[in-house]
Amino acid sequence: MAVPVIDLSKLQGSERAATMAEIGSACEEWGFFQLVNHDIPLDLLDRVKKVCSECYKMEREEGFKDSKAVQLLNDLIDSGEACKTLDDVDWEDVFILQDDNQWPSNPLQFKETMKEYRLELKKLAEKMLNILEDNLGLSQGYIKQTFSGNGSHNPFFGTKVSHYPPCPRPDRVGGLRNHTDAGGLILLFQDDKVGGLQVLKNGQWFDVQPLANTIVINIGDQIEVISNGRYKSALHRVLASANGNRRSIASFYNPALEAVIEPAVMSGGGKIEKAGYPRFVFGDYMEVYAKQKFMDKEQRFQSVGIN
Ligand SMILES: O=C(O)CCC(=O)C(=O)O
Ligand SMILES: [Fe+2]
Repeated sequence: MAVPVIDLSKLQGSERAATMAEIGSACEEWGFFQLVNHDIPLDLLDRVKKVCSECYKMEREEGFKDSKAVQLLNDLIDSGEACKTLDDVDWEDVFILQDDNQWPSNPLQFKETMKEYRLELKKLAEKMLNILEDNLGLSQGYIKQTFSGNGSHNPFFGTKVSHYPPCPRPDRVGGLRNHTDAGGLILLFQDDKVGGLQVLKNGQWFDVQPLANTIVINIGDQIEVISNGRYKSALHRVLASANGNRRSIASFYNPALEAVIEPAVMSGGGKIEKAGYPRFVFGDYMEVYAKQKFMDKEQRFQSVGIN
């Protein structure tokens, strides 16, 4: 068993229905799938890899040596405690891009390349959301409309550029602790050589295998709520590794902070039999998430209800 790999080009043509069904079951059974033939130009993906790696080398690598993760791991090794592990820090370097952030100045092509990439990924996110809506029996555009607070705001679209530098003791610290993602839909362009991303399914961890030029899609907590639990945001984590500097670029299509999120009434379904989730303002959820990202999502849902 492996995380499903779906050929998006098959949506055009005779295999459309089968491909829609594959996406539907991937959302229901895994909360994760990989996309090939997604129409993002391969030369753009190559340029993205290049500028992100160069940016890390030029602007961030040096700083990572002074990071909290490095200090805590050194302290742990120095303490001589044989079996202790670090469970409150991640072996990860991160920065976030939005429409209006301050851009890294190196390399020169970083800004234009990542702007172009973000435009393409946002289009892909909206296309995937339309597919999810179709499968869920929601009207086209329902999720974007909900995420934009019924048109008064813009959905939030962020891009997180991460590196997981080689770690001298991957037995003592992880790359990124177990969590589900807070937002809507996540589109991840992961390293094609250095692995480490794993997803939990039925109590077992599965590798999200590195495959060149694929985009990994996963369901966030808000789609779980809107689908009333039919699609689940899956727990995932990144293992640290002794060799290689893993690069990953995750783009998040999320609600605006003002948007109200609640289980949707599916077409044909009439009234929801029993809503398994509360109704809440997304910004309130994010406040809880900031403190409880690495804890059970059920607790987060319980603390935010406005009903
Ligand atoms: O780096 C990865 O592959 C996954 C990152 C992730 O799960 C996250 O940023 O939420
Ligand atoms: Fe995540």
